[in-house]
Amino acid sequence: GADVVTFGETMVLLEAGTSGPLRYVDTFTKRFGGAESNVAIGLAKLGHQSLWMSKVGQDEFGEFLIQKIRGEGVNTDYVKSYSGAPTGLYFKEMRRPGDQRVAYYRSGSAASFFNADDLDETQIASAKILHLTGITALLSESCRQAMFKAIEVAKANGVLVSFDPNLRFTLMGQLGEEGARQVMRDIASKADLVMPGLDEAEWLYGTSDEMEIANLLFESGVKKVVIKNGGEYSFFAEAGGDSGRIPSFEIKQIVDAIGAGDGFAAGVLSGILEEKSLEQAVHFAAAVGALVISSPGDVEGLPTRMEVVEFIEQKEGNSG
Ligand code: KDG
Repeated sequence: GADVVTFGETMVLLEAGTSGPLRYVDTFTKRFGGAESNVAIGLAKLGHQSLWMSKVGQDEFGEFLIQKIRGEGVNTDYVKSYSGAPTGLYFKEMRRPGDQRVAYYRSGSAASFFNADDLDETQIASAKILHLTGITALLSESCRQAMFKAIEVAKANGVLVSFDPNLRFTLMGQLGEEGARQVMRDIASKADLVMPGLDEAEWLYGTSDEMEIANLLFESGVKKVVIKNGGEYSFFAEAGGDSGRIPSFEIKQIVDAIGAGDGFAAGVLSGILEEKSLEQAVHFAAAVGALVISSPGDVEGLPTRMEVVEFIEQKEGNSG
């Protein structure tokens, strides 16, 4: 089986070639991104076996996504191509320096038709980790059902369930904020590892006290909690074990911060696969996240293990 199995929507990204409102932009760079496949690519680059499931449209963009993601070393054998709906798109606009915005063209996309029958249960059952994000929970009822089914299969087979809420307020239309909060809390409570941003954790649990949030999750059976606070630090806590804060690496120039959380998640999962302590895993993950921020695109900055080691050495003057 794979080290990590994940599933979710990946879209073609059209990134504005010039800054300013999109209506004035004439050229776009074609890229791609999707939280779960970003994590899968991050893991593949770090030397792990990752498998990503999804539904893409039976169209050129669907072929493009499979080619790209497979080309990065991710197992795409279980991706389905669907003739009933197109592959989703998103645009990146650079309003002005530092003000990056995303516009989705994904409602009714092929991936939103993903359902529990599209899961390869054997692959989930034989993996070490199942990684999920909250984006999938907001796509459709069938995607939500697939998530709960996948968690059930993972739990029954001793597969560690990892969850990054990755809140997308623009996708909450179907459920509403309160409904979305309930679903996210429900999924988080069933996971073994939960990795929200501090702002996300606050939205979910009504407090910004990291230890309080961790304890709430521990009560429902979660074993590891990592809370990201952007450029400042990451908090980590293990049920009945260590907790603390790991400072973020300083970055001279933020080129494109989108995708950093996925790189970070890949780093944490990599550390767990290598049986590092959670503290060490988070330190490694912070370096991966920092490297993603330093280059354009959501996945292009995902580093190899060698690049992470070199980056940490350069920042800390030792092998970290
Ligand atoms: O985490 C980065 C992702 O958000 C991006 O790659 C696209 O999956 C995506 C989304 O739904 O925004």
